[in-house]
Amino acid sequence: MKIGIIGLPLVGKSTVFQALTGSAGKIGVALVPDERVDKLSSLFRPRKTTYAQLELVDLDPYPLPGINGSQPPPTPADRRTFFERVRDVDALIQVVRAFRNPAVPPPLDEIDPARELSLLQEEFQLSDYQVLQSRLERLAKTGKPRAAAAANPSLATEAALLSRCSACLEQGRPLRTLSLQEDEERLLRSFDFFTFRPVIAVPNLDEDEWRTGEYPGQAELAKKSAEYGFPLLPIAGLLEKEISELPPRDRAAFAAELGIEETGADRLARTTYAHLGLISFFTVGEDEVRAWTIRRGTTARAAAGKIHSDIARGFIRAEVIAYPDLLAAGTLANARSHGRLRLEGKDYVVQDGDIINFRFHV
Ligand SMILES: Nc1nc2c(ncn2[C@@H]2O[C@H](COP(=O)(O)OP(=O)(O)OP(=O)(O)O)[C@@H](O)[C@H]2O)c(=O)[nH]1
Ligand SMILES: [Mg+2]
Repeated sequence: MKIGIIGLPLVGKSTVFQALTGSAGKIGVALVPDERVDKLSSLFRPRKTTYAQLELVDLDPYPLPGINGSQPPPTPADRRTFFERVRDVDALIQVVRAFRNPAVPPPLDEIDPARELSLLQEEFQLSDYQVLQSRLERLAKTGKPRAAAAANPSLATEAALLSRCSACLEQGRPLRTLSLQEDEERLLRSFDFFTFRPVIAVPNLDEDEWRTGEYPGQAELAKKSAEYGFPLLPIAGLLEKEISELPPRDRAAFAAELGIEETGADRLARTTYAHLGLISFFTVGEDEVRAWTIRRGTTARAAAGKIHSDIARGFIRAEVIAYPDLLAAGTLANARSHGRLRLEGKDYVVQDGDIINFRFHV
């Protein structure tokens, strides 16, 4: 799962990135905390324990024309580059400015997180709208439906869906807010629309705002995010970045003092899992206990492909046990002798917390 951090210039994207990943580069990870992994690790005592991770990318700012008159207006190439980078990620975090800091002018003339959010989202909507219109025109002319690998709809199905999409965007709503049948969803996925990507809105707060829980433009931002269907995840970017730079043993006490009960990274993991419909399955053994992220509804063979394409290709069976069953049995051997280990085929839908051993031939 690759998540891009976007936003207008100087809203604190890199600060939030560093707070979430603890690293200062452009690419990093946020671990997904999971006490089941801790428990499995104490059960199997493996050489290595690996939590699931979200990959984060700090993308360049959206090239807004002449910020505060200090920057040259963006060229079409700047804008193209920005859009191409966004295409490369599965989901987005949009950071919006809420912190007050006279030394750093806000990207718009005042602190207005809701307007920042819609400014960028409207760009995505416009781009999707143009793709839709040209597709609808071609459809009307040639009468050929889209024959994408995973989606082979009838002409009427596609035209009807695209018209619904069109109406959705005309109302200023992202395509993700449409409620779709499974086949419709597959078809829309094949277009790779911007507004079909999940977005988490992150107002970047200063220390006082974090303490009081209040910041300028808060009500408008809540309204706008709800309209778009984006969860809202306020983060005290600079504070959390500073905490991440402390020696590990000092972090918890310092965070508690500032009223940060759960780190931004942990809250991000929870929000991302819930909003994107993600679950974890586990592989266990003496070598490694490891958590893997999949979308809810993923089949056993596709889950095997997360580990290695060879395992998916040579898939024979999955040996599966639910997490509570393994805990109750105490050991895999015990679970096996009590018949709690199931043999599942390639189409089995993996459940959250399944512990899986894939059998495959190479
Ligand atoms: N007071 C305060 N200052 C912040 C906060 N977050 C960021 N800043 C400051 O704002 C400035 C810009 O922060 P960056 O994280 O570099 O912002 P950015 O969005 O990555 O900037 P660009 O990549 O240049 O668009 C820096 O001087 C930060 O120290 C915050 O939460 N509180
Ligand atoms: Mg930056």
